[in-house]
Amino acid sequence: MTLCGNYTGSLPPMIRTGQNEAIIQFISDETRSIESGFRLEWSATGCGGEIRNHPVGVISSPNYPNAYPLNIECLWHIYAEPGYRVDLLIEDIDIELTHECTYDNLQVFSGNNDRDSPLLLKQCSRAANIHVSSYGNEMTIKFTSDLSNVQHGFNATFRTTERGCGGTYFTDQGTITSPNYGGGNHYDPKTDCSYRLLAEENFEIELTVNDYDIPRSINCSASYLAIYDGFFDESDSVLLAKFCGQLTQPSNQALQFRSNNSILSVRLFSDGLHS
Ligand SMILES: [Ca+2]
Repeated sequence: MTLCGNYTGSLPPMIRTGQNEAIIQFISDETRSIESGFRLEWSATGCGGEIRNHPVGVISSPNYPNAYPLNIECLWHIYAEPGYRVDLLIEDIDIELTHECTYDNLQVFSGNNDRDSPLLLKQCSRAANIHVSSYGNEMTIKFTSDLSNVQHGFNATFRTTERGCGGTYFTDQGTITSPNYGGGNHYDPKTDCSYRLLAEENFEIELTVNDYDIPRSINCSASYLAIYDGFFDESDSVLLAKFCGQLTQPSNQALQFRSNNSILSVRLFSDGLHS
């Protein structure tokens, strides 16, 4: 929108941006002007957000318990400490009921995005006390409404709970294993354990893989042990190796890794769909 002249009485209509950024440009030429300039007000409205290291919290649809707006998309990302999972209790939900929840819906994913993270729940209609838990330490919650028909929305409480695998290690040396490693026990078919190994600044970390025995899948997509230079969930991390199947000795694979900086991370993932 471009404005000039003056508005006495009626103001120009409110402008709403489609995203979280607005740019305002004010231009005047060399001619001396007597006009007073401009004044504008803005406010940010929205929903969703990034929630890190909160042991407990509440999320709800905009305006809850009143009707949610038309045509919105809210994305919440909840990050717990490695070794923790996120439990979500949807205490109350009332969303436009449609076949397969096509128009309005609440979706919950186990992971940090709504594209390739496993879908835990897709819900519309009325319900109470639905409980879902992430496999790993991350959960994504997406709430969508279309251009017509709204209800009251939802209200949910999340809590992070220790899961007994993964963790952050800040010691000179150590050993990590999958849950129940050794003794013929198996790790849980749905597993997402992340291990972060930290060293003092200016130190590097050396890691040797001694053993792995993980169901084989194409590109190790269903289950894997992965080694990253850096924290695996940060954009500048580099995947160093991804293992599935069984380690055979002598191996032609590289089994020794070294961090570029002072951080290495390891992830054991299993989608629970393959055994
Ligand atoms: Ca709707």
